[in-house]
Amino acid sequence: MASYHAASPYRSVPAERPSGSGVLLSIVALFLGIAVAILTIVAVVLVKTADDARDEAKLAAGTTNNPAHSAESSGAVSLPLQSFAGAVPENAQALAKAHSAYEATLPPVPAGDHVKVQMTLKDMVVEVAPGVKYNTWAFDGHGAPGPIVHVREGQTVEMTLTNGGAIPHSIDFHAARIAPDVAFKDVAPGESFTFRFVANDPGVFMYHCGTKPVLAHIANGMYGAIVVEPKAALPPADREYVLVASEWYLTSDGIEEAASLDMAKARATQPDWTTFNGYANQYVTHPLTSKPGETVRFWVVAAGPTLDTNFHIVGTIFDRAWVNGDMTRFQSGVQTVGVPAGGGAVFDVKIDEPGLYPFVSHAFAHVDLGQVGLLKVGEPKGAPTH
Ligand SMILES: [Cu+2]
Repeated sequence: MASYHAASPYRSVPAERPSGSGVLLSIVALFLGIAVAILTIVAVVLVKTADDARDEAKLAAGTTNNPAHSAESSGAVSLPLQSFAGAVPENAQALAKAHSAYEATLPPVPAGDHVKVQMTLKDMVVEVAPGVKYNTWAFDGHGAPGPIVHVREGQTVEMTLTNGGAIPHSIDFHAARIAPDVAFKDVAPGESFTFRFVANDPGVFMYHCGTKPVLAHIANGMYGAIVVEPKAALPPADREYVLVASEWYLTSDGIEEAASLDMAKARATQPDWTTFNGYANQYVTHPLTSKPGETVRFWVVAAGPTLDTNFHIVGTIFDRAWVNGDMTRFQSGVQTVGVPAGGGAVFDVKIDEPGLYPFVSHAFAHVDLGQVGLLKVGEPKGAPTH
């Protein structure tokens, strides 16, 4: 029969009387223990300091308005990034009403063979949504987009860019066939530069600052549209509107203080707002208008910097869509047309029935972030559906 010794895990060891060498060993062990404890504390402090430094670097990458700085720490950004999507002050509705919407109506073509375009770049704070302030680099002091340029095929465009900002900028016209290293060169602060091109290709084109990093310059609002009217007249339109789609990447909600560009979010394509003509939902509050039976033409550019826009008008179908801005042919009866970042397209709709017809990017995340407006046909009674 086997017997078991009941062994307690907490069994106490009988006390031993220490000998002389035992005392010495105990003292050495005590000092070793203290040394290990001190080293451990030092190590913990060092790791904490390194972590803090890394956090600061991330913060700097996120909040700096200096793209060169944030570019240095490009590898140090971890996802997810903080979103300020939809963050507006309580009085947003009143602010949206008070906001004066970007004039989307296509201006007339200037007379003559030679069209002078003058833009003075300015660093300025604009609103990109109700009560949401942002530090832009703005073409011609209008905020984003820059002014609509409208010329006729064959006219010479003489572009003068004056740099009233703090860093070099440039202007790149997609409508031009010209050596970019000459015409689209950087213009130093305080200086002006003029170049000319003949607008031989009809369509709607993007223009933008092409100074490096281009992502930062476009994201900060340096873009706009140039419409080159074809020589051979298009089918008549009763009203013509220009829409420039773009997105914004914010370092803060921009409510107390103006936000700046978050390069990490721009690289990750995580926008806080997406807009038509630079301000979220502005044509929901201030609809574009037409009368029943009129043909309305939309000249649409997707400025990005990165996102396309999937142009669609709820409640109708495009009668004509000059896809990708190819003015030599149009498609009929199409519902949604992708306009790529850096591209353009032209759309005709004839709507007979009075109502509120939302125009959207049918990538609905972007409707949620503000890329939606209304075409008010006649004097409708209802409320918008989208
Ligand atoms: Cu620029």
